[in-house]
Order: sequence, then structure tokens, then C-alpha cells
Amino acid sequence: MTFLYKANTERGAEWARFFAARAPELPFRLWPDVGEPKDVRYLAAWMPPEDVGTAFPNLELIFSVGAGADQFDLSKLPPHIPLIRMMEPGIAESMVEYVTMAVLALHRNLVNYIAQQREQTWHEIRITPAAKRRVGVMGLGMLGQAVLDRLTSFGFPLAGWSRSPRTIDGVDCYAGADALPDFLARTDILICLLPLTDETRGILNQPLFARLPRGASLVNVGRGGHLVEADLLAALSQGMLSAAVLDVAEREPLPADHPFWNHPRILLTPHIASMTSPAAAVDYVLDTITRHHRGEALPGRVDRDRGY
Ligand code: NDP
Ligand code: OXD
Repeated sequence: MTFLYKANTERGAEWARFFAARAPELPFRLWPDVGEPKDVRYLAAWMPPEDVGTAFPNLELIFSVGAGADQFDLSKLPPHIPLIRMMEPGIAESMVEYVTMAVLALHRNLVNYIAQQREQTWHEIRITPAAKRRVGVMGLGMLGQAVLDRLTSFGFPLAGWSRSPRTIDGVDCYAGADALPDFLARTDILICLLPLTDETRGILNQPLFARLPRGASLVNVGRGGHLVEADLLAALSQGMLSAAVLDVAEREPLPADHPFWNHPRILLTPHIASMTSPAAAVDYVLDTITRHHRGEALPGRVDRDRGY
């Protein structure tokens, strides 16, 4: 019975050390050293092997090493094997830091000040009070809720949008496609924390930007596939949007000739808003394996019908 890891090898070596200390009875292998395929019971991966459905006949659980699991083609995974996404608590903590940083940067005009510094321009922009800067979060799951919880302390009017109705203290909650226009109309800084599914692919597009107040800004920390990149460039050049903070891109790493690299109104980071911590991840997967053997419900199990 083995646990197979297929993701960042440097972090995999750390997983190996924590496995050896915390579950010495469970052999841990780093891809491509799979050993005997029939012995592989658990797989943790960022990008799963092509033939995951057939290569390991005794596979019991598949883990995504990220909080999102959209990189797995659900149609290729045997339906009886649970797919579990990563929910170690550090992911939410670092996402909260990143989004807070992005919202404050946009709120306090940092994109303008970076450009002014480059041009050696000393020019004050009047401060907009937080009470007049409306922040909206798309996706009210583990991460969207954690972000809203922290943003409360700054005094921004807060709203959130989800698929099913939610109630969150201090947050105006909107649900479903019919409520999206009203949510957008009241949002000056829009944060995308949706999972990437058939329904949400390309959702950050020209018609959506047109529903935001003119000059609104965007933070995309979901997936590159949420954003229609050409529509963002057009919206920025038309002044429909004033700035964007992007942690994810349709192609990662971003190609060398991509217009985002040097765009004066885009702040770009290389998919680092959150990083799964090996120590906490190992605790999480071992706890899930224990629950699985007890026949208990598995937190983080991806619902195959919803796609997240
Ligand atoms: P959750 O599954 O906990 O929450 C997803 C939320 O999105 C839920 O509120 C859900 O609605 C809502 N949602 C899903 N589909 C729709 C839809 N069609 N319309 C409206 N709302 C929808 O996810 P997490 O909060 O844990 O993570 C969100 C995403 O963040 C991940 O899938 C991943 O893509 C991204 N991520 C990015 C990272 C980075 O470093 N940049 C790191 C970690 C995650 P409902 O409440 O009704 O279910
Ligand atoms: C992700 C992650 O899903 O890094 O992007 O956890």
C-alpha cells in the first residue's frame, strides 16, 4: 500500500519527510518512481497522470495538492474514487493576506503611484474613504468567506455572490445568475474567488465589466480561465476598468510576449496568492485517509455534478 505524490518535487521532498515522521507505516513515493502500480492506494497531484483511471487498479483516493481541482478532467477519473481538494488552513490565511494587499493597493491608488514614480511625478490623488469603496467577492466558499471576514475591519461596504443563497454578517449576499447584475452594479473592487467550472469559465468578460461602475478594478485570484484576457485589455484601454491585480493567467507561466507583463495598469504575480504548506497538507491527507477508512464523510470532496 503506497502514497504517490506528483507535484512540485522540492515540496514533495518535504512531504516525504513529514510522511516518514507521521505515518512511517505508509510508504511514500515521489513521481515518477511509482513502484508497483497495484500498490498505489492514494495519489496527490497538481496535474494527474494522463492514464490515472487505468494505471493504478487499487487507487482509493485522489488528492489535489491545490484548493482548486479544475486541473483534473473529471470524465477521466473513475466515478467511485473520491477526488479531494486541499483544505489545509494555511491556504485561507495566505489568500486573506494577498487579497487584503490587493484591495488596499487598489483602494489607495498604488497603480497610479507606481506609474507616477516611474515618471518622477509628485501628484496627490484625493483619498476616497473606505466607506465609499464598495468591495464585492465572487465565490463565498472557504476562501471568499475568509477574505470577507478580514476586510470587514477596514469599513468597506461588502457584498458577495455565490451559486446558492448564503447569509454572512455584515455582507450583502447575492445568489445566482439573476442577481449578478445587481451585485456588479454596486461593486468598485471586484474579487474573483470562484472555482473554474463549465459555468464560470470566461465569466470575467466584456459584458460583466460593462455592468460594473465605470473605473472599477479587478482582482483575479481564481483561475486564468475565468478571465477573457482580450476583454480585460480592451476594458482597461477604454477606461471601463481602471486597474487589475492578477495572480493567475490562462497560460502559466505567462508567455514572454504576453501584453500583461508590461501593462501599466496591471499588477501581476505568478500564482502565489496561496501555497499549500507541506506540513499541514500531510496532516490533512492523513486525517482524510483515517476518515475514509472509518467510512466517514470526507471534507473537501469534490462534487462531480457541480464540478467543484
Ligand atoms: P469553494 O468550493 O469553497 O467555494 C466556491 C464558491 O464559489 C462557493 O461559494 C460557490 O457557491 C461559488 N460558485 C461556484 N460556482 C458558482 C457559479 N456558477 N455561480 C456563482 N457562484 C459559484 O472554493 P474555495 O473558496 O476554497 O476556492 C475558490 C477557488 O480559489 C479555487 O477553486 C481555486 O480556483 C482558487 N484558488 C486560487 C489560489 C491562488 O493561489 N491563486 C489558491 C487557492 C485557491 P455555493 O456557495 O453556492 O457553493
Ligand atoms: C490553488 C492552490 O488551487 O494553489 O491554486 O491551492
